[in-house]
Amino acid sequence: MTLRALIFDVDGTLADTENAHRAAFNQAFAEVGLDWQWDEPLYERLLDISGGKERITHYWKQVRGDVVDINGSALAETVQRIHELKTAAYERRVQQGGVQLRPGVLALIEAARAAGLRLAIATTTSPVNIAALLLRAIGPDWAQRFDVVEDASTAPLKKPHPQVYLQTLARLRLPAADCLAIEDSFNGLQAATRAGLATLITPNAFTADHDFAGALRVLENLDGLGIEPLRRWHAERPAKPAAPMARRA
Ligand code: XBP
Ligand code: MG
Repeated sequence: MTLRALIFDVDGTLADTENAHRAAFNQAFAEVGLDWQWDEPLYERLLDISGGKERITHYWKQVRGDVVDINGSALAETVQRIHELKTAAYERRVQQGGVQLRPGVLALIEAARAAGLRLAIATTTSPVNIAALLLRAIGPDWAQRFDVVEDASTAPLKKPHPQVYLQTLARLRLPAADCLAIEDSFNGLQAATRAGLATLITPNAFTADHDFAGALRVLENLDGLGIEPLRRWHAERPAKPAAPMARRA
């Protein structure tokens, strides 16, 4: 079992994007005339729901059950509209420099390519968001760095469901044993582990208290991380990654 590919999550892993997402959600709520405002403590809890449309729907149904429809439009139609406005607002924020890659991410991507590893992205975010982030961070040829990109548009079942990772592995035509996943959250660890992947975790402010039992390693960030330690950790990992424990701490 040789390490042949790295599979990156996006939000919280490639970049600390979630406060920009949170601001974009709040902007979209205002644009449709809703008094909904997601502060950081609330958003941290809402991040347990992967997927922007699923998160809005959860909030509407679970937390604001008093709101039966908005401007006469049905729930799904309104959620779609809000999410379109949110995605446009997020894209503008990223284009204006509101989000940078986390330490060590770009260097690891380049080192992995130079070492002949294949790279993939497995995320529950929307493709527009990936393109906005990586166009600014890497340039117009960003997509050439990645053999496979699976996202909300190709994998509708969101993390912790393993679908996005299973589809990534199938398109890479590699067994999970020859790959490593890099994630930031409990849901991401669950999804990758259920797909059979050993997973490196780099937490962020929103996920610092999550339960990462079953992770291959938990690192503060990827700064200074070369391919050799990854190869070593990959070689040392248990035959089958332990299933993660119960929910976040
Ligand atoms: C994180 C998510 C996404 C983002 C918001 O994705 O769950 O929903 O929070 O983006 P990942 P969208 O960590 O898997 O990259 O509004 O486009 O869903
Ligand atoms: Mg993430």
